[in-house]
Amino acid sequence: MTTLFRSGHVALVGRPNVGKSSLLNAFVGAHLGAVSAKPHTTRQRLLGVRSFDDGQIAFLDTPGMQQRRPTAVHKAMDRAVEQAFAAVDLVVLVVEAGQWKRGDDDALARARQTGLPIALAVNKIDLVKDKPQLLPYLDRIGKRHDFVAVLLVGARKEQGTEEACRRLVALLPEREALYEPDTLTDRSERHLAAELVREQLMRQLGEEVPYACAVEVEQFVVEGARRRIAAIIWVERDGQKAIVIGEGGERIKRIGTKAREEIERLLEGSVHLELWVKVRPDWSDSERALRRLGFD
Ligand SMILES: Nc1nc2c(ncn2[C@@H]2O[C@H](COP(=O)(O)OP(=O)(O)O)[C@@H](O)[C@H]2O)c(=O)[nH]1
Ligand SMILES: [Mg+2]
Repeated sequence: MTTLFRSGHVALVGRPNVGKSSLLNAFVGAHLGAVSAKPHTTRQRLLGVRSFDDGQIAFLDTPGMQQRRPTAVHKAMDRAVEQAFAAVDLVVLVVEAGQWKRGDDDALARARQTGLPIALAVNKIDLVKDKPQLLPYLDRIGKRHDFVAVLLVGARKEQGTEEACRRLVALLPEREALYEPDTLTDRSERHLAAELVREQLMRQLGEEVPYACAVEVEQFVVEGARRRIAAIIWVERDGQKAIVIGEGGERIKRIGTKAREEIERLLEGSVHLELWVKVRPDWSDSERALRRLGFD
């Protein structure tokens, strides 16, 4: 007798900042995707795989679709979303508990266009002080679509994420595993490291500059349990370079320290991280530059 195994790709969609990348990280139990309080932190497609004895889910995190400027980087982000959906079995629409904004309507409309079953993840439940208030809310949003499941989660503290995972597995088709059981992601350590540097740029810089930054890992050398990483932070103008470096190099130092700690935790080994800030006016609007930055 063969045991029943279920597997598939699950796309996390939703308006910016609802916690899609945080959820992916919580579901797979590793800090794979960049998370920040700023919208459009996620720029590239990311797969996070969670394996159980009886099933496997490959979670897909995608950048948001609505872009202000249709430059090459934004077109690349949109392409990544379209391609990523080709293999998806189930869509999880992520919303913030107690809220429903126009961006949620847009995200639901796009999810519907796929024709796939849609589950709803109500995230950030930790921010709801008066839990009974959630009931009328859940009642209301449940009427917007015939969701195949409604999952209450708090990604930041991994509340309900384990149960949510189990329920999602049950919704997948009977199928053999799609990835080796120890697979965590389809991205290289190099790429993940670049993203953790970019995460710190998003977190530690102001409102404008992080969007003018890209991170390119120039050197990634494994020496036993230690990794030597050298990365370039590309900015578009000299003024931005000065901001990233900070007075007396204070800011770049803090960015580097925090990023190194996060990379060490993820890759489970010590890391030597060297960061360089360089100006390249066209990085976000040059297809060639983007390929070097790892865009599909
Ligand atoms: N309080 C709280 N904040 C969360 C939770 N999940 C995510 N966040 C925060 O929401 C912000 C956006 O998260 P992120 O994962 O980058 O959202 P994304 O743009 O949808 O990928 C970040 O500041 C997260 O720390 C949660 O469960 N509770
Ligand atoms: Mg994100």
